Amino acid sequence: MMFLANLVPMPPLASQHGQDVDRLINYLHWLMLVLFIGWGAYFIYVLFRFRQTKTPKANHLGAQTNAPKVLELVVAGIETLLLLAFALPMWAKLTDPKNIPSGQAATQVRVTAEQFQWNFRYPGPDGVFGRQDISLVSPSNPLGYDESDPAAKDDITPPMGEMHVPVGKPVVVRLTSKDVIHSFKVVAFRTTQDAIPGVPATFQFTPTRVGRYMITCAQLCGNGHAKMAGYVVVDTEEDYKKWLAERSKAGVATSFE
Ligand SMILES: [Cu+2]
Repeated sequence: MMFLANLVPMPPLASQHGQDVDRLINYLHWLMLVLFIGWGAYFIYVLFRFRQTKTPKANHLGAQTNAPKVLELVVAGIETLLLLAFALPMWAKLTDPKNIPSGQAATQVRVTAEQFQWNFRYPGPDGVFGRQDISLVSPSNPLGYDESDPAAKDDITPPMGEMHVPVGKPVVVRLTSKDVIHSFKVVAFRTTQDAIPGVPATFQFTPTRVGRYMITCAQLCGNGHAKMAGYVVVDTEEDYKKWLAERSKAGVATSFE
């Protein structure tokens, strides 16, 4: 396993679950190597086995056994089993709201993608996000925040393009989009999640290393797509608190001024 990782090094890793992703990528590459060698060897065998001198006349009827059909059914059966017994239950468990840390157990962030920027919103000390309403959307309030909602009073909207999180604590991202489909991708965290207007998606990761990591948009979303970068800054607990305190002093509407 090490051999492949050394040959084609993975990008730096900065999240807890990322090891599993890397391990899966490694397994898949070994599997592909086995398939490549297997099919390559079979191809050479067939070239030799059905050479012209041995079989001068082609047999247009092909295989006369049931083996290929049976094999196809077995493969389809195994794939159905993998999907129903493993993939779907695993996905259901991962996305079950019961398994998403709530309140102070995680850093809660709302991320709203737009052409070609990333908006962030934190719930503030009360841990509750203020209301958002489509009827409040206006040029000065493009995301429809209801600032009269008591829960919104302490909400924090940092300047666009950069979000901060403390190291070692789960981060729960509630992701949506203001206009078209975007995708929140941070390679170092091994996370990719589509941002679909009207269909909020929740996902989580736990950053393991202090640093500044680029968010790239992973869905072609318009002519500014390539420049749609943002940053996740992973701070020490102390630096994060300092940043949050500065943000809440700066007020709520900083990002649209
Ligand atoms: Cu985008």
